[in-house]
Amino acid sequence: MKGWWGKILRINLSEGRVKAQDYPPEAALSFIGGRGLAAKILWDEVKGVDPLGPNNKLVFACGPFNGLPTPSGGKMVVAAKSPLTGGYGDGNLGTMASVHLRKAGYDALVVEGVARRPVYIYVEDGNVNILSADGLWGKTAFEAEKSLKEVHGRNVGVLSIGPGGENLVKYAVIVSQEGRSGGRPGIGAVMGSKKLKAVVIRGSKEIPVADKESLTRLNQEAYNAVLNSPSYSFWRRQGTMAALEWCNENSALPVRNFSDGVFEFARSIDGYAMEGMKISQRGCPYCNMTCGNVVLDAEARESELDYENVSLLGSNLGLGKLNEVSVLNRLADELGLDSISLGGVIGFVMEAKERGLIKDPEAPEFGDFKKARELVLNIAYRRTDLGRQAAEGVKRLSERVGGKEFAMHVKGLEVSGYNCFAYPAMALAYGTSSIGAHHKEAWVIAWEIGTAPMEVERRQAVRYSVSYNPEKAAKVVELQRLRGGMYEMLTACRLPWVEVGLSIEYYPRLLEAITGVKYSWDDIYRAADRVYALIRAYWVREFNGRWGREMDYPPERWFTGGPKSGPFKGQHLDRSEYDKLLSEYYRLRGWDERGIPRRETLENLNLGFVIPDLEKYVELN
Ligand code: PTT
Ligand code: SF4
Repeated sequence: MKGWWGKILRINLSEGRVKAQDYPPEAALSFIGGRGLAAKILWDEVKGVDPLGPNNKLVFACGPFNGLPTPSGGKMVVAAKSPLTGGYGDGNLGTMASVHLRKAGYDALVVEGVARRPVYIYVEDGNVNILSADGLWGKTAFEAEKSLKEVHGRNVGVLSIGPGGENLVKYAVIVSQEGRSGGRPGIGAVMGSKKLKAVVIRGSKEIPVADKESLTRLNQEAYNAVLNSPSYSFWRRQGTMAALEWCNENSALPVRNFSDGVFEFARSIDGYAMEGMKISQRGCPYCNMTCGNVVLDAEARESELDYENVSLLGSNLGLGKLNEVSVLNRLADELGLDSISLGGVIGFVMEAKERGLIKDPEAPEFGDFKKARELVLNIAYRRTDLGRQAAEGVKRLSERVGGKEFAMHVKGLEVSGYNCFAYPAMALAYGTSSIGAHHKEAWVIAWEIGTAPMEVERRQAVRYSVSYNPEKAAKVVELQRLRGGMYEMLTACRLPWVEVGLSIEYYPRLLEAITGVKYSWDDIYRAADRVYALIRAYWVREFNGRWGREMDYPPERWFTGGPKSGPFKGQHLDRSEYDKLLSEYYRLRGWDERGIPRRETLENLNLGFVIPDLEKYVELN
């Protein structure tokens, strides 16, 4: 095979066993890589286990784009059964570890078992060592990476966890390069449960490519197209931070635990405010449109800002000073906590305090930076009663203290930065995302509104009005196929296409140059549909068949009340109209009215192998 190594590195920490395993070419062809490969491994090998127990597996999965100079192709999928949701969990981060894993000769690394004492893994091409992490345990993710680079040199890729992962915070992430971070549904906690502090990889092999000349030419063309895009210079100025002003204009900003969509201090935390504080720019490997905007925070430390982080840790907490928001953001990275879930949890605590459901004097009120900062530390170290409860996530916290009607999550994963009182398509995207309420699979809100953050001059002109046109369901499926499917399987950053308009046609052409396999758009969509159906089957199985369409509902808050201000004041989603959209979504996917893939759909997607297992839990239609 060209483009794929066809090899998975397996490391069992309980037994100290290391094995390089071949996987069949059909798996590479059908699942391509990244999320596809991870979902297949979890379906086959991780069944009915405790997510924080020794039988969960931690998967680091690359795709054919990784390790090669492809447009923004320095990404990697990290996946496991999620301790936050109990279902399939993954995330995607930009890291040199992706480049080095592939150059070491592997498409994926699977970590099994639990070490007796804290360890880290060092992979150097074919050599693998499991080494003591005694001196690293307890350090922040940044400190750990720095120490490991002092030992192994700078030419390595490092993935590490902070105290959040060590202390099994249910939304702990894996961190790399002081500002790349992934695995929202607690993949960092799975790493912590294995007593694995870090993975360090150095690879030096040449990845076999089908047509090197075409790859070089296409890559050069794509890089140039990015540089010549009319949106390029504004993107480089603001990156994802441009979304803050745009969301505020459209009443889609999460404000005070999503109770409002417009923030009175938006100007002081938006992309322009960030530009005034910016000191440098960082990014992922092989990217020529780097978007990691670094500022100095209120404690004179560097903090890399993104829209999601600033909206959830800023407006959602009623905090209007960007240098203070930047402190919370930097702490999330150092401690290895997902910034979105962290902001969701603290926002919930603030509202619960306002409503008298939480009386703990330690609990912050909206706008209280000092107490919010303290709570972040208490969560990461699980050191007070409130800290311990908040470390469990919004769903469990609301089940304990009350307030389910304002608990902002889907399937247990906290909602990211789009407030959907007026946006049924985006609500559907959250409802049906394969990991819970994350926007990464169908950021359909830009299409729904009719403008995007990068289109500064068009933004004011478009007037959006709420509708439930069935084409919204079709658009969600289309975007999921591309964003949650193709990009996650390749794996590559989708932002060149989304933000600066790189033609999507480059991707199948690059894939063919790398692998020699010609994927038509139909083939890519089929592979994406296969992965979605497999992930859905995984959820149904792990929930022992206790599954119904209510699992695909957005938070209750969006069906009642409405934002307190802005153009959509008082408006909210209509439950029966949402239900119709959901049915249309299921119809397009070939899933039944419970949201379970039909037998025929599974067979058509060559997923017949899941049927016998699934039938132990549910009757298939
Ligand atoms: C992603 C999610 C996002 S999505 C953001 S900001 W975004 C938050 N970033 C966090 C962070 O930072 N630190 C932290 N402690 N927690 C964080 N939680 C949140 O995690 C990220 C970029 C961004 S910035 C986005 S949109 C795109 N996401 C991609 C994706 O999902 N797939 C893909 N093929 N390409 C993507 N490109 C963009 O990557 P999760 P990163 Mg992230 C610091 O991980 O779990 O997928 O959640 O990976 O390397 O930091 O790049 O406005
Ligand atoms: Fe990373 Fe941003 Fe480049 Fe995407 S655009 S690869 S997130 S630096």
